[in-house]
Amino acid sequence: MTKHRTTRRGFLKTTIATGGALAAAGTARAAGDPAITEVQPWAQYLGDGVDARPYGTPSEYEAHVVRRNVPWLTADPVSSVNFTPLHELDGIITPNGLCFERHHAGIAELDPAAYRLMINGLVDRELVFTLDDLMRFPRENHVYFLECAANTGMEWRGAQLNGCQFTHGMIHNVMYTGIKLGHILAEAGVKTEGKWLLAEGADASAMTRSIPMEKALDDCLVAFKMNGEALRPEQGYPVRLVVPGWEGNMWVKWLRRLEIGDQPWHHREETSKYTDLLADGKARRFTWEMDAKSVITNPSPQAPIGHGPGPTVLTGVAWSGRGTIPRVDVSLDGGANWQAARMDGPSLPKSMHRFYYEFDWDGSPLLLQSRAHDSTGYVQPTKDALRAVRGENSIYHNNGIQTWAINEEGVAENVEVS
Ligand SMILES: Nc1nc2c(c(=O)[nH]1)N[C@H]1C(S)=C(S)[C@@H](COP(=O)(O)O)O[C@H]1N2
Ligand SMILES: [Mo]
Repeated sequence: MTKHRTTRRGFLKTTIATGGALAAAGTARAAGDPAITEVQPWAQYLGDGVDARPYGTPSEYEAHVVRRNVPWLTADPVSSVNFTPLHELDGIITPNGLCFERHHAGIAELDPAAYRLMINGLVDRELVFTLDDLMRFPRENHVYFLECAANTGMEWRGAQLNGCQFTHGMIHNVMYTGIKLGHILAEAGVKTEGKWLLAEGADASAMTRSIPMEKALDDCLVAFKMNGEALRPEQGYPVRLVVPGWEGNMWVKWLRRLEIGDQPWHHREETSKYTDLLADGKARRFTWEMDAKSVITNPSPQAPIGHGPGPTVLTGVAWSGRGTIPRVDVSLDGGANWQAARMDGPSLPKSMHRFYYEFDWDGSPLLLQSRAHDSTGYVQPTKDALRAVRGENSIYHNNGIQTWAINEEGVAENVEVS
């Protein structure tokens, strides 16, 4: 495992032009460019008609905008993960076809006509719902991020993967349409000793997680639409559990069963996995909430600065499982100096937020960092501060500040500063 480390020395004197809104001056080209004065090929024939593309797909020139996996992490693709190309996206919504996938037993292909959701355990009435039955409950729409707790997990011992798609791409941010879990639980009637809920998937892994009743009744959804259309098979078609702000593993896909109990079940995903082994050999358990985190998506290793000195747009995303992100700071010099980024777009709780920082790049090397503040006042820590508390055994919940080193050519590399 290579460990890239660099120091802040030498960056302290870098002159940093003021951020904030810059006019787009200095970016245009001279008049007379044949690409605009000549009639182009696409204007010389008729294009496809409205019958050619019943379900639209991206331009052929966007073929590089895809989910990717890391071969050495993927012993077998049916029990692995791929990553959202964050550096190709803007705004806050992840398009359905680009949402990262994590499955333990491949993509289950459920027939919606045969779909059933069962509720059993400590309830007054054990029930089974069809999809049509679920559609008769009142619906809600919410935008939430889903982050796998293992996101950035390969970076605990040092900078490793060269691209925000790989370091931070186990996240997507989607508008869900669904039913409050509370409505369904009320229909079954949870007994007073029913304090925990076990959610079980219908895929071959029959993945399960224990969820405290308080959370189940607070904001969990039984969702069937993402960004307006049916869930994709990859994301749990026809029904998945939405557990806002909490680790992705709890968002059971292909949801088939909800069992009510008086204590947690201590199944695999909450004992040997999704627990955080500390330096002293003890493990943190039930670390459900996702801490505030951010990453600069452009520039980044897969998206270098493609122009010389002058007006430069830096952008990225930030999120917190505890609320909104009122502020993100950006540093161009490895954390010596910080400036407030410009937040843009909707600011929704437990959703991704978009930030921008426009600056005049002087062509000298940069050490780019972003630092999120969430609505509880929590500030994203440095990787070293995080390691001081959690050690280096962990896989999960690495929300440390990411650094990209930019050289004179605008090429970006994953590094750590000390
Ligand atoms: N039934 C089932 N649900 C599941 C999983 C699974 O393998 N089977 N993987 C979990 C994990 S570990 C994560 S991080 C999220 C990933 O959701 P996504 O594939 O929509 O990105 O789903 C969770 N729900
Ligand atoms: Mo996960």
